[in-house]
Amino acid sequence: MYKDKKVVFSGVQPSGVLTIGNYLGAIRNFSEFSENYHCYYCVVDEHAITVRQVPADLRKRTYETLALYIACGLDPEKNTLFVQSHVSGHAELGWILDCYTMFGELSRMTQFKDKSAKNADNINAGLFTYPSLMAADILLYQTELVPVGVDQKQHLELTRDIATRFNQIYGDTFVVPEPFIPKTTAKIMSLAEPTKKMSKSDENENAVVRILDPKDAIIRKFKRAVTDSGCEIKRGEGKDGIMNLMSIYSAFTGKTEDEIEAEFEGKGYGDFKLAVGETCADALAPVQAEFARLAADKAYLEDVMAKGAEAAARDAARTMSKVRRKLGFIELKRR
Ligand code: AQP
Repeated sequence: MYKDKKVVFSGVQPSGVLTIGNYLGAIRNFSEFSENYHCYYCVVDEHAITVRQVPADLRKRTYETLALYIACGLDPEKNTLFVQSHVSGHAELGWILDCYTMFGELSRMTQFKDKSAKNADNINAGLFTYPSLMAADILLYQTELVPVGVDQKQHLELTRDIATRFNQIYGDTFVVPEPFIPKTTAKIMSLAEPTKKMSKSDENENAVVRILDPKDAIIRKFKRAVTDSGCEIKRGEGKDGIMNLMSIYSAFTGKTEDEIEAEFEGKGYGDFKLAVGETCADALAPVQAEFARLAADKAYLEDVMAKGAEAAARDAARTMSKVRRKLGFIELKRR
């Protein structure tokens, strides 16, 4: 789409206050693409309603997620920051791609299986077709690269299959995107159940560290983190809790796992947990300060939203026009 620059797209659902999983697995990495790519970073509110949301909370978190994007270093002048429901092409292409996505493919998605188990009273069709809307988000902008955590890898593979299928039927229409998954922080685990992913919608507050948690809460949560009955800060079988804390510490300090093991040799879990908590809280402090400033300026956030939506809609319209033509839909001639 942009002859001079390749395209990056990613999104975060405003389905809860973002966690350090969202931060380390996704958002923190977004700004590294800003100089060399044309970047679209979207607050995917249409995805959030696949699980029941309280409208006032959804609204608040949509502003909050946009403010966090900026607080995490995304300059609205260098990135297209916008809200999914402000660009109608997402839902429109989502429907079209539903018709090119197989029931069997969607049935194999592990996120659908997990989320339908968690929301047994609301297994709606949107939860099932979520991946084709996600494919639409990405393909709408002719995206080359999608920075995501590893939990989204399966959806990305399906996006590639849908794009390839569409291109085979209609000729080149979509760029087939590649995932960009960080090597060490691709999956931050729950502090309460370290074999499970840390998720912003987890009801157990002790399981998640949120980007906006105050320092004392962060330290308290790390102190309570579930670990094994051993006492050595070392990688090993059955040490999922300690290894999760090591990868969080590593992500915030840049130290390797060998360096961390050496640093804490002879020390206990209590010392280590305190160090992880303090390091994490100190690293998040500047993001929190910037967030507080931005969140107080709703007019500025609305301005960013409006400009982002306008730019995204203009770019999305080019892909939609191509898709409509290929499908045999009649392009409306306005009189
Ligand atoms: N624990 C995690 N570790 C690393 N990356 C993660 N991501 C999410 N959790 C972790 C990445 O964050 C980005 C935004 O995620 P999302 O909002 O689109 O939805 P999700 O993957 O379903 O995230 P959550 O936190 O688990 O949300 P809920 O609880 O609402 O389902 C994605 O790039 C994701 O990979």
